[in-house]
This record gives sequence, structure tokens and C-alpha cells, in this order.
Amino acid sequence: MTCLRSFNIRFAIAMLVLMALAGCGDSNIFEGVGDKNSKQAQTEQALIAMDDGDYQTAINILTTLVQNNPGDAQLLQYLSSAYAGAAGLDTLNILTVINQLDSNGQSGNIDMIGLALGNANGQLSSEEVAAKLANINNAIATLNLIQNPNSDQTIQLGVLSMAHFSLSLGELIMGDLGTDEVTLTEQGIHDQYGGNPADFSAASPQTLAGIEQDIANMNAAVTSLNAISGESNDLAQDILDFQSAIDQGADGQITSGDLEHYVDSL
Ligand SMILES: [Ca+2]
Repeated sequence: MTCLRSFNIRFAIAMLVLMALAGCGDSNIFEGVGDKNSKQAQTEQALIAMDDGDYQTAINILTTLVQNNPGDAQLLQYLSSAYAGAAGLDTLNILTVINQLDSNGQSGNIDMIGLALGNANGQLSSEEVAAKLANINNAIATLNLIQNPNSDQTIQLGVLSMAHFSLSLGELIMGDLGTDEVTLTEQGIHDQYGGNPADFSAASPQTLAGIEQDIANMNAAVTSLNAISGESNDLAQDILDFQSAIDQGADGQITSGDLEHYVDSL
């Protein structure tokens, strides 16, 4: 398995998260396993498939493993990672994007997710948004099956929630503007509105509740990141910056007005 190495402290922390996302680094403990039908051998097969970018195969293997080993936190985390990978949230592209944004002073906003999930400009079609949202929803639902999640899993949930927020907002924007594509970057959203105010009054209570949960999950990830690093760190700051731009009043409650204010401020 290929694992990325040697980043600065920010990326060391991002690595921790993203290697957990990819299941990277754990596979060699299964070397020499004899029975190809054993849990260990099947898990190794799934990790190899993920490493090859064959996320559907990984999802299929891990779904069976999870059914046969209910409540197994490690398997649930791998399955969540496979769904995230299917959505395009894989280690290499998100690290590359964060690295580029960081050097441009552009991290801590929706660009982190839009440029990882969309094309080079952060653009996605409505079909792509729907398909990625379905995979991210599965990734989140799978992680939520873990009882007493550890820090890695809490941070993974926070990263998934940033993606869930961004894609949910993308759906709202396409609904508001009547378009079938969206550019999930600050500049892209600004250009799409062309100075006109956003109107999310049609946002469903379910959508707003989902985004409110995203904010809560991002908060928990920041707490875990700070606990791991012992002090404030860049990735935690990125998440906090993103969150404070979205949640007016920092009250943990997200209204359509919060989201309109966010879009109008871009
Ligand atoms: Ca609020």
C-alpha cells in the first residue's frame, strides 16, 4: 500500500485523519494470512481494492463483513472510508487540494471540499452532486453505527460532514438558481449569484437539520483534533473558520437565513 509521508505538522494531522479514511497503514498486519475467506483475508482484499480506487468492490466486501461482524468499529470505519472514496473523498486528492489551498491562503472554506469533489474548478453537475451526496450519507450513517467512536472516527465524521454540508448547499443553490450544475468554491458561488441575493426559503426542515448536524460533527472533530495535538492546530482552525462562516451567531442552529447570509457574503 502506498502511504504519503513527510508533511509539516498540519499535514501530519491531516495524514492521521486521511490514512484512517483510506485504511492506510494497517494492511500489512494481515500478511501471511492463510484462509482467503477469513475476516482478516477479506479485510485485506477490501483494503487492496480501496487502494486501487475500486471502491465498489471494497463496499461489497466490507458490507458482507459488517453483516457478519455487527458492531465491529474497525470494519465500520473502513466501510465508511470506502463510501467516502466512492464520493471522491480519497486521501490523495483532498491532501493535494488542501496543500494547494494552504499555500494560497485559501483553506478554511468551501473550496477545500469543492475542489476535492468537483472538477479542477470545483464544478459539479446535479447528477454528480446527488450521487456523491448518497455516498457521503452512507459514509456518515455507517460511522454513526460505531458506539463510543474514537478520535480518528470523530475526525473522520467531521471531514465527511464538511463534504455533506458543501453538497447539501450545492443542491440548495441549484434549486434556488434553477441550474443543473454548481461550482462549489467561494468565487464560483459568488459568480453564479452575480450579486443577487440567495433565497433558501424553500429549504426543507430535513435539509436544515442535516446541516445543523454537520456543524455539530465539525465541532466534535475540532475538539478531537485539539485533544490529539494538545493545542490548536491548522486543520482544526480550518474547520472552525468554515463553521463560523456558516453558523451566524455561532449558536449551533442553522436557518435558511444563515445559509443566505453565508452565500451573500462570498
Ligand atoms: Ca445560527
